[in-house]
Amino acid sequence: MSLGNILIPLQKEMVDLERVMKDLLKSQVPFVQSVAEYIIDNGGKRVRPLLTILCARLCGYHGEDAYRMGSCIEFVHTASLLHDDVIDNAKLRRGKPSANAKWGNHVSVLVGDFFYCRASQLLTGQGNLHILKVVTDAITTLTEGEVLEITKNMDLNTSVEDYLTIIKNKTAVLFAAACQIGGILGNVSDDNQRALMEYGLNLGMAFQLADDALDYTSEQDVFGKENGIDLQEGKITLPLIHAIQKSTPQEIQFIRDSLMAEHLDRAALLKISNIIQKYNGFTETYQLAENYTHRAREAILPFRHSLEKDMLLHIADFVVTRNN
Ligand code: GRG
Repeated sequence: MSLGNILIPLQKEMVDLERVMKDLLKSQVPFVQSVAEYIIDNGGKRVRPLLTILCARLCGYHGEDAYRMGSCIEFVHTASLLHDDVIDNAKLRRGKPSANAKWGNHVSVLVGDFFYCRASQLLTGQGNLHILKVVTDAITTLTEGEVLEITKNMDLNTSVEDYLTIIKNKTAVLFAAACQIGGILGNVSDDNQRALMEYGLNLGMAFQLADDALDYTSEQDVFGKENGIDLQEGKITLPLIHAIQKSTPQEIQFIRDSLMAEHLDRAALLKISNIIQKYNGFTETYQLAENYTHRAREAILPFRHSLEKDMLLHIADFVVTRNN
């Protein structure tokens, strides 16, 4: 099922979320506001804020703060994308020119800071110290994950364990926070908060694993960025790690030379994709993603049946079947 189909019962909430975010991006400096709106209006699946809203409702909370805290998480995510696109010198984001490509690195970093500051204002305005702690802990981990990833750049000895730590830090922990704060808003027990956190963490792992497979296999028009970007940026992700573990010395040499090359041409990318395919790198990546999805689903089984629970279970399936 597509995310759009899963979220049909949540159409009104999605419109409300867009309205709340737009409102929160008002700035006294018109240029800041127009850059921020360019980024937000360019789409994005809004998976993280929707998780906050769904988890809050699962826990009986239907108030406005679910939208504000969901927006806070989406703003942290957007800040990290803006900074990441500068670090990676990315040209495209969500199928459109990235902010750094359009306005340069200074604007991209500073508008990223603006998103981050708005997120902080939302947290202090909300006033719940527990939510503040969950989100700021997640941002710290996210930043550490990004730095850890840089230290492993181009390292063909990157282990599966290293890789899993990186994706947990840079992606899964923010998913976990998005879900847990829904539980905090609903005032549920520590056990139930932990269950939501587990759901988000495992979902985030599956999400990033699928992302790393899609980086090689997706259609650019659908995924919103070019194929093989991870390899071009020297990122050693799980499909490649699996292939490296089984490759011949000649194949490893080819992968190493391609990583060192100033420009990765289409033929080299295709050859590396074929090597990954030959050693089941994509299949194994998806199998691991399915394992995490299974754990995510298990984590929320104790919650009573509801529309929100069904949607969360469907989202767990979506993250591994998605093509964007
Ligand atoms: C300033 C808060 C802050 C952090 C700085 C740069 C950095 C530290 C972290 C970057 C971490 C990063 C880019 C992780 C990738 C996460 C990821 C899977 C992004 C794609 O998410 P989607 O598919 O994107 O949900 P859309 O476009 O749908 O929103």
